[in-house]
Amino acid sequence: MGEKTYAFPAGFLWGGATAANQYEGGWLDGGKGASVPDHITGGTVSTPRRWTREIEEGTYYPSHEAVDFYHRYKEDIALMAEMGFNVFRLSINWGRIYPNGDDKTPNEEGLAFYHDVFKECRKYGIEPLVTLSHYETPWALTEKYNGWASREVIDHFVRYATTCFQEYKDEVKYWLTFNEINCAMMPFGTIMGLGMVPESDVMDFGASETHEQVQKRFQALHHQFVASAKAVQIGHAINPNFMIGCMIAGGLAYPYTCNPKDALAAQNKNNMSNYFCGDVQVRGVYPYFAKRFFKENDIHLDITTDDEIELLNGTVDFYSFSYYMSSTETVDEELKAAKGNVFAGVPNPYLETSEWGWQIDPEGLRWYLNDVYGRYEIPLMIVENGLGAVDVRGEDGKFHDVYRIDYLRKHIEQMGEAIEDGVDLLGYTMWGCVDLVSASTGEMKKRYGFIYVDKDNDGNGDLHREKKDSFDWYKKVIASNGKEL
Ligand code: BGP
Repeated sequence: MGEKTYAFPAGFLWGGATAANQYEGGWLDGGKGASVPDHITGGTVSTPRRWTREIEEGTYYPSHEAVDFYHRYKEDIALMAEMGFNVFRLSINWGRIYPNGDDKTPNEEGLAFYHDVFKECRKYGIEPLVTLSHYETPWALTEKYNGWASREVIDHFVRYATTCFQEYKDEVKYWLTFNEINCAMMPFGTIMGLGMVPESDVMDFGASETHEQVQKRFQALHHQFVASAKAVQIGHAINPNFMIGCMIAGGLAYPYTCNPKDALAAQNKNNMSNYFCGDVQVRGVYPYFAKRFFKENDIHLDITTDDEIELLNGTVDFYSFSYYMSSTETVDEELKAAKGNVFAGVPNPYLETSEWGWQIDPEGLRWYLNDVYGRYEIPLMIVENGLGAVDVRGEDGKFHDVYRIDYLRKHIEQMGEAIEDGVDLLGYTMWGCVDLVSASTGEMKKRYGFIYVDKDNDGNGDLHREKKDSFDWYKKVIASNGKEL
């Protein structure tokens, strides 16, 4: 129990976050078409996930069943309501609405499914927070257009977004266009984020690419920016009360030493990972440093005058992000060569890591909140944060996930500090509130939830739900509006 108490604003949004491809299952139910993750196999830390053009019989694809929210949404939403959620982040699976991505008319059964889900949320006073695209580009768009590499996909997305806005305009107020859009800055964002065929068939986080592929990747990202900006404008025209946000994978890099060269390396990393996409979506223009980056990497984008106008007119209402860890940057080649984890850089001696090597840094969250708010001065929302861990049943048969409570408490305390600092923070949705499939490894054993789901890495288990200790803890946090941590 922390000694200090924090004053969260009245109406603060407390809840949890999920994504259709990791949560729903029912990959071909109700007229849904396959999405990109439906072609990505399971994996572990040591055996990376692979994408396959043809679904290989006998191969395990975690998204196909996931944890079956598609059939169990009532049970899950009731549990969320019991915890006191007033917000629930989920994504609409694009392929449920437009099975091939470029269909002329939407799939009624898919539309009806989300009406049912939103109705269930509203029954308990839970505000849905909807991501339109959380890695769920329809597979047919990958096959036909090489995903976002093609400008044509902008129109298909805009049609899909318009359908969702019109259909759910009285049920949903908070929207996000693209999940972690800045993942497209890295090679691993090629297949998951951009629905583009990568140069390797494995999900390789440190992959090297040809210059042509890098060029294509940044052009594809530009197409997503334009699609997002168009969607924002259409959404506001349909319902002026909509709050539409961007979603950035929040990265915070520290200089490994006080060598000014390390400090510059860290600044560059922060600029590229947070503010490249952030500036386009919040300010409506590419940042000043993009020019040098494009020049040095010989990247030439097709950006039309119309695109520029769309970007300027389609800026977001709030900045949302995920935050799991911080990293370090150094120019010391020897240290860099010895680094263990591709995400975290050289290990930070002041921080502990999760079982997956992610460096746990609650203070970094306060730093990040202040930094982003200082730059944009628009409301912020933390739409992912949490601890992926192996949960083992205790002797009494229950899950005593004290390590998760500890992680969350420390991060929520730093949110309280940032609010005292003056940051305008709208809400917090803990990632993977119900155990679900890991995006990076495809595993089930990397669990985040307040609610345990009976399923293992190979897909065995009866999928029943159980409360962990963190369930009652979070319930208390919400009931006290963050006072009782
Ligand atoms: C983010 C994604 C989520 C989620 C989370 C945790 O990058 O938006 O989809 O999965 O990270 O990552 P992982 O599942 O790899 O532990």
